[in-house]
Amino acid sequence: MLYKLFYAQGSAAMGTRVILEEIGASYELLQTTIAMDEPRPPEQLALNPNGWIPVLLWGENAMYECAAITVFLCDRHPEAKLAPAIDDPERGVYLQTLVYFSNSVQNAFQLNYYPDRFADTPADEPSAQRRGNRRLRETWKVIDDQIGDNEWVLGEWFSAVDIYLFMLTTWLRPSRGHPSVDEFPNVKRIADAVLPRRSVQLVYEEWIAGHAG
Ligand SMILES: N[C@@H](CCC(=O)N[C@@H](CS)C(=O)NCC(=O)O)C(=O)O
Repeated sequence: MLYKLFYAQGSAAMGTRVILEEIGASYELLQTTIAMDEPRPPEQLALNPNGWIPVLLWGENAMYECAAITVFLCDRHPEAKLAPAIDDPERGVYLQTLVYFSNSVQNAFQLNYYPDRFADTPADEPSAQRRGNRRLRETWKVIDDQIGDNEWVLGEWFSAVDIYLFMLTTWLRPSRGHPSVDEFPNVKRIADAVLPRRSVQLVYEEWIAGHAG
């Protein structure tokens, strides 16, 4: 077994799993939870005291942070052609977009999904959630404009950034006040193009069934 992955449905670990599938790596899923009222396995907390996932293990090593894991896996398996090489002109936009996804778009989701981490008192939480929703609209618009007419985020080349984009769109819930993906036609075009991939069909089977029709 090459890799192990702390994993839960609906989490950022799903994007990592899609990348492992695309690479064709052998891996084992270590089931955990993202429910706020359930404990995390001590083995997970020992590797990531934040309690969140993904956490990737290989050999005697482990790491967390989804964007960092993405870079790590794609560099380790260049034959999968999921990332521009270190001297490729697209490398800059690749890294820029992964980090923007991680620290701006994901952060906006966190404001809405975990407002207690951003608000001083429970009474302040709805305000944090509303700001998170506005921030989602702002950050997705930046990405939509960046993509423009591109076929994929990096132009003509499908990459791990497109997988990351797809994962983030699955978290959009207009019922929570989030913008709909339909507000960002360039993002939607790429998410729709990622959906039929075998890796995505496998990992997102449950989510796809819930969104049928
Ligand atoms: N910055 C981290 C954030 C990961 C994150 O927020 N994971 C969520 C699931 S999508 C999680 O584990 N939530 C449970 C928790 O935060 O306790 C990353 O990109 O890996």
